[in-house]
Amino acid sequence: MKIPRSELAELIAGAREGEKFPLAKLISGVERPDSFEFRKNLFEELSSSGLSGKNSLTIGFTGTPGAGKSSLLGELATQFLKADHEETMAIVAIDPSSHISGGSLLGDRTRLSLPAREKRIYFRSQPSQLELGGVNPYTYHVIRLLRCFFRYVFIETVGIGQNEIEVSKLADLSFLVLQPLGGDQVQFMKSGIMEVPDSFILNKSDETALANSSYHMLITTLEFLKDMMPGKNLPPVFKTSTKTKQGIVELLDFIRKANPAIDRSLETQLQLKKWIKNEYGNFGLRKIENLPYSGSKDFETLEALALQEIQKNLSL
Ligand SMILES: Nc1nc2c(ncn2[C@@H]2O[C@H](COP(=O)(O)OP(=O)(O)OP(=O)(O)O)[C@@H](O)[C@H]2O)c(=O)[nH]1
Ligand SMILES: [Mg+2]
Repeated sequence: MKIPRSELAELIAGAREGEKFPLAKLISGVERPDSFEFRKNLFEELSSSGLSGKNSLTIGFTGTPGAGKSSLLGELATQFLKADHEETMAIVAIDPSSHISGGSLLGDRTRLSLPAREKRIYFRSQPSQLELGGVNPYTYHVIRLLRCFFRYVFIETVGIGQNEIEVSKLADLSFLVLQPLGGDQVQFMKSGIMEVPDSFILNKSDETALANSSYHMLITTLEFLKDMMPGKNLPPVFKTSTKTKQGIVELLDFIRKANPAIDRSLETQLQLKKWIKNEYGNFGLRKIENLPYSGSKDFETLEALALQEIQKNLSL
């Protein structure tokens, strides 16, 4: 997609004002498979407008289907708007690909309804393309773009296993959302997932008896894991209910006060390697081992260098 620099600057200015259409247009641009030129110009333009996304926090919400991730994000958004501040948030919901329509399922299922004219919140859904490991390959670029405009970027993904690991790579802070019983804890422990999230949310706490027994089971499991990993603290566990609103304010406070160490250059490297591996396999990975990763190079600079290396070897 070729967009003149002046038009790009105009779209950025619009998105910066909180307008949804210019932002959606920019997102569509980075979601395309052949987006290199577009991204290169876009991120150059963003950075020369002083928009680096450096101060934006990315928060992952993952968990089993139906645990209440969307409802929770809806409540957080509502609470976020009530609070008296000028901060902004974006929510990206990554849906399981619909094998029936090929499109996103979220429209039918989400309980998230936001005021349409509200400029402080932006909502976007993306089909996940499960065969590629849960997170759509363009998700990274979309997140990177949203960080330039929003203080908080939330990512919702569904499923257990690989998905969570992929999301936690993009998130500065990750939550695993569980619902009472259902054998979740045992399943999660089996898949090694307990090591991934920074924090847990036990939602549907209005189902009091079940929630209490699940809560204790979760704490016991976490204490057991902690004993196996000396030096690790017990992660926070939030009990929430989107029905009674229990724990929502506390959860939002926790997120707003969180101050995790953010290393975007490591993320850039990881994402580049992941993409090269998808495209060129281990051959590609070997060729880019010695790229000049140090320093804060942007993704497109490294991407161009990586392609050069690979092309050099392919044309021999
Ligand atoms: N009792 C109770 N039900 C809840 C709560 N939160 C969500 N639900 C219900 O749980 C169901 C699933 O909620 P969603 O928010 O769509 O869950 P989700 O995790 O986003 O679901 P997927 O995106 O399909 O994986 C809905 O019927 C909600 O009304 C809660 O706190 N208590
Ligand atoms: Mg959902």
